[in-house]
Amino acid sequence: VVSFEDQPDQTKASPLRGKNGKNGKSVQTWVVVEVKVPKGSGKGLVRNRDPILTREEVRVPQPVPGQKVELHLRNEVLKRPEGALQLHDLGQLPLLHEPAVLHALELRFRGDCVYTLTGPMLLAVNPFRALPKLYGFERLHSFIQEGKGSKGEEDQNAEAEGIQEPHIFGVAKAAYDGVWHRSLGQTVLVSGESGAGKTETTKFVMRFLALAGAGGAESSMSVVERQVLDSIPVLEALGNAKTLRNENSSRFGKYIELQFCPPEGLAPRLIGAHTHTYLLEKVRVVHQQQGERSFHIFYQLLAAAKTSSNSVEFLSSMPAEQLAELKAENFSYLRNSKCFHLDSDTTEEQTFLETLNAMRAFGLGDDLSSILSTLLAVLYLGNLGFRAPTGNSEASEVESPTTPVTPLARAAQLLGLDAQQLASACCKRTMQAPGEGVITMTNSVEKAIDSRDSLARHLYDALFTFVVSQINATVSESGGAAWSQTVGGRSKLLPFVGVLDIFGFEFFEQNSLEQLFINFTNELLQQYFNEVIFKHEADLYRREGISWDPLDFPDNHVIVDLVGGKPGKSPLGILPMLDEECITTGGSSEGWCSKMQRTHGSNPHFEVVKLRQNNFIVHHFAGPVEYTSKTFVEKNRDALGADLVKCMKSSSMDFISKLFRDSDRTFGTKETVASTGVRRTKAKLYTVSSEFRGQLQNLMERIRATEPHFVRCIKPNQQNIAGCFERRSVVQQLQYQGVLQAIEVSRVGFPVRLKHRQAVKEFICLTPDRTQVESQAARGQLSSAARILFEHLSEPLSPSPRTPGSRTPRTPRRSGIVIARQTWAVGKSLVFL
Ligand code: AOV
Ligand code: MG
Repeated sequence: VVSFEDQPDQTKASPLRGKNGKNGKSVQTWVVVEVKVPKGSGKGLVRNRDPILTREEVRVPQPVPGQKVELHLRNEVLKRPEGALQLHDLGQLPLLHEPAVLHALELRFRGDCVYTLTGPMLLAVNPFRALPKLYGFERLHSFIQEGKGSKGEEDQNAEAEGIQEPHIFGVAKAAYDGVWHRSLGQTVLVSGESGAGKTETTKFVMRFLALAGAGGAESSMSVVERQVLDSIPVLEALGNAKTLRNENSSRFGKYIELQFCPPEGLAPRLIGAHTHTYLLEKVRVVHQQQGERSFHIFYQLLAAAKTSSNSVEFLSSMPAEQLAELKAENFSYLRNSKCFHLDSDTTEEQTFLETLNAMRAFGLGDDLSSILSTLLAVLYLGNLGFRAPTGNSEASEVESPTTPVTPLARAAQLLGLDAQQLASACCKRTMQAPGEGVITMTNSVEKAIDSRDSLARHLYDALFTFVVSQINATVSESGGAAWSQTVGGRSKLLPFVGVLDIFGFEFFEQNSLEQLFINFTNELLQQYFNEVIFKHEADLYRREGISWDPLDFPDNHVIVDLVGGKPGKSPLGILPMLDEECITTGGSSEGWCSKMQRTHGSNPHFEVVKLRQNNFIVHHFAGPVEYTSKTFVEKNRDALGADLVKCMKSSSMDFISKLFRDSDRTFGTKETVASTGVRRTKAKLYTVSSEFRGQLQNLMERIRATEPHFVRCIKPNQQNIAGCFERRSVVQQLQYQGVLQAIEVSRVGFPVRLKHRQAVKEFICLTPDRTQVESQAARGQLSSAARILFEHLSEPLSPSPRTPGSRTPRTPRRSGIVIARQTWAVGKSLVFL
């Protein structure tokens, strides 16, 4: 039984506490309940009407009879689904709060309105089914044409009101216009959890930008515009894989910069692109979880090898005996996860042929055989077995052949190496001992396996880097793109549109260095996001002359400093301390963890885990994450033995030796540090963390030099199915994507915003003198119409005891909206207080 003041029999939302399946922590969620009120009693029954909760009821308690449930959902607009479908910007909710946001998103999702704006951010809920009308030519074209030829205030207001529904093409168009009309660099920042639709969103943006200059017609696309789109399948073949959460999961982050010809002519055309990639998950080459796969390209290549009439020269020239070995089941790197197949409409062989064609277009035709040979070599390396020679458990040797040709011989041949040399590079290591010259040591079986896996990982990573750099070279060269211009003796970056598709905040049962990198990236992006929202609000209030308290705004710089440290300031951050540990003789993950606990123990965002000595918790903006420090030092060093590097450099295949010659920074520097016995030559030290932080710094600098467009992708359910909206999971994503914080930012200020046109329409019924307002409105002078209207309205309203502060709505001239602290229902209209 609940007490409430509203009408009976209406859909309400109520907060209930439920167990979150992901991290076992309790999270608040909102459920739809039905309120039944016996006539005249003034009290009612809350009945759970939620179809999803009937499945999850075990974990979410029903409201206890007698419990008082607070009913927050006063938003008239959400009482009927049609209302929500018209609600393009959550900022238009007369009352902005969490359940209202959630409910609105769900109603819109069910009506196939997957895009919703909230202030400067676009929310995109993954529909998990094709919506051809939403992305077809007509739609794309309508956005390309949008805004052409309109100049007056009326038009601008109409535009600002969003005649078009929120759409990812709208975001792409805004970025395109930014480059065109203002010559300002733009970045579309896409984030979200795995499977939320980031990569698909990125592709829509790129498609729009490649087609915008061509008037939307694919047939009119230039070579470069086509190439930019063709780079997508190549990157996906090499960098994407099937995971438990997404059949086509990107296992690397990317920032693609698209450059347009200087905006002098009519519509700017795409003339070049540059893709920056981050943190390829190369460990996937040697190990995958059960039910997951390695990178797509391996399975594609093996699928193509199965067909007898082979159009791939590399395969058709291969001896039949070797061709017969090419089955995924035969390779231990692919076999162990017991997952080979992909749910896809196209066959892997078909995709492979398309990938190869795209590679040829990027000038990789001559290297194709070498690339495929390297891929197969990686697989054969995985089949390399080691055993200890009799009586010496500290040494290792390659196991004797079990097939006519050993994996060692196959790998060596594919890599252009001498088999004995390859075996020795895995089983032995040479070291420069101070004062003693070069000494050779044996590797135990375990160490030899580590060396083998390390070689496989580095080979694949180097191959990926090579392909990306080749794509970059081709796509910027063929378009003649110039990335900077010298102005007044200084080099200036030309405006481009950057599209960032990067891993969202992650937390698993066990979290390691990769998660810390990912979550640190998200902290930095969140910090930037806060700054932008903050600035956006601050600008608005400044224009209105409204005072506000900046302290109310969320700020995560303390966490950023905790993880990344502040240059030149102590204490060192978590990652710089890890680097220190990596160059310390005898440095270990345990040592690092205990030093960190001593240094940061008192930081409110850092927590020592009492029962698990080697674990620590970082309280990220999105929530606490417990990290297991065990492998951090080793992963951060990411060493490939000097002997293996030397061996690879000696390959008779130019392609292979070049892969390693060009990668000195990755493979060589640290070895030099170790082998010369010189420690703490900081300038030269390579660690994964130092490289990644350098990349991040560069990324943030580039992004900060542009105008941002935020897109938050939301995964409506964890089963990747259409038509299912799980509120608990969605509310959690809204939380850790900072959507709710952004809404909080608006709420601490003035959460009620109406467009002039809308305000005039809504409130004209209240003015004692309509004619003046109407005549202004008829002339398209909506801002002065609104001002006159509110001058009429501000006096007669009686003050509300609940809303201290300004009661007069503000009518800014430029922003075209009215903002206020509260709205109040008077008859059918809303009044600002
Ligand atoms: P992600 O990039 O966010 O995950 P994807 O973009 O790969 O996620 O999307 C996952 C799947 O959702 C796609 O393969 C599509 O089947 C579907 N999907 C996404 N967006 C749409 C859309 N707008 N319309 C229809 N289907 C869609 V990860 O890369 O795993 O973090 O690492
Ligand atoms: Mg992706």
